[in-house]
Amino acid sequence: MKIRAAKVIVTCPGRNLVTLKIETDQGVYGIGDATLNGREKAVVAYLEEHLIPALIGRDPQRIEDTWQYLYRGAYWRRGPVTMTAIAAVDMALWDIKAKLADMPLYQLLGGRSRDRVMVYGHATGTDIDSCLEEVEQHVRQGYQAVRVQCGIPGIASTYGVAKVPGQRYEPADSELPAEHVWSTEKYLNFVPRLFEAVRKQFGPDLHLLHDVHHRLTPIEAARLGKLVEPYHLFWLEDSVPAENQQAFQLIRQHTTTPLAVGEVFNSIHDCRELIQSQSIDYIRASLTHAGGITHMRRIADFAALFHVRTGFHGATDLSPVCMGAALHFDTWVPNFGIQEHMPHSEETYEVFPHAYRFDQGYFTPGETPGHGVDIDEKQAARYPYKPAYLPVNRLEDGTLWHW
Ligand code: CS2
Ligand code: MG
Repeated sequence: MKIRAAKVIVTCPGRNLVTLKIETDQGVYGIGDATLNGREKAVVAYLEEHLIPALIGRDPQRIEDTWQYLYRGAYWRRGPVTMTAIAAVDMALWDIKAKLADMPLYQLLGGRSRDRVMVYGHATGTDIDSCLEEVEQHVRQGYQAVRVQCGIPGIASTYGVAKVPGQRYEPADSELPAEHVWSTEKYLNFVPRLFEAVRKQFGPDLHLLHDVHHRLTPIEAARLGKLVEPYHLFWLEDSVPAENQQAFQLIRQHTTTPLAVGEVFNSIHDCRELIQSQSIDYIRASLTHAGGITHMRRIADFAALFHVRTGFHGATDLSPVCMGAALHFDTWVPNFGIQEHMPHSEETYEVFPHAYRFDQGYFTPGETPGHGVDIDEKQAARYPYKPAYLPVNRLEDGTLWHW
């Protein structure tokens, strides 16, 4: 069997999504997610100009060899563009192999470690009351876990909160980077009050999560971790930019609030020290940005040695293809923690028919051979690409900060 053809499909049913489709000479095909928010076209070019020509004629069944061929063969290893492109190829090849084996992907990975996959939903609001309403809506839908993000008094716009209440939150929504203003002090004075209100109304059992979105220094993160300890969060996410992995040890020294990090990671090298030093509790790297299923298995297996569990990134800038493959991985992986779930638009679901199903706070991946997600190219063609940038952040004195 040989790879006969491969192509990149770019569509924008509400937001830009990039998909790689690999076709074999026996008519079986596989698809992989290649979406890198705000830098989509860089991955498209990497695939079309560099990887696809090197894939034609290869044996699609040799997934590991192809992974090494693209990683070591790049010479210029790692990084978001390279690893997202490799991930798309990897996801598509695992899809093909599972289809050829006529089994759902989780079976190929080693079978079920659980019957269903717990996910967390996003409750957001411009103030505490509207946040509590959204938490209530999630609880009514059966969610066991809810991430809570709220507008901060005195700050015009903040991460995770839609500009217009009730509107879908999409950070990459402007033709040039929007400039937001950030104040750490206003944020740190407010967040403990938010979680006090949520715990008071919903009691001790609901899992609560919060995304700091990389905006604090280690000692500020330590302070926040302590301040929210009474509300026993499931996790505090991306409290500090993680290029300096050692910085997390300082946070660890001061708080027992569980720490999650990794959605911007692209390889095991970005988190080896964090995991080995027991500085985190959940690894958030995603299949799409961390080299696909082949590499994510290595990260998960390594993490298991240090009691670190998976908490896959699952925002809407990861396509339903990633969600489908992730749910199979979540069904198999022994050290599973939780899966992020941010619903895509109805148009997106028309473009990507899928077998995964939501029920009372949990997902099942479906029993369809492969990863269970397909692409309708006619539907995809209805939504052409639209340039869109993620915002940047400035402190109140104008200093460029972390978004
Ligand atoms: C976020 C993401 O879901 C999350 O945890 O951190 O929404 C993130 O902002 C986007 O993926 C950036 O493209
Ligand atoms: Mg995040």
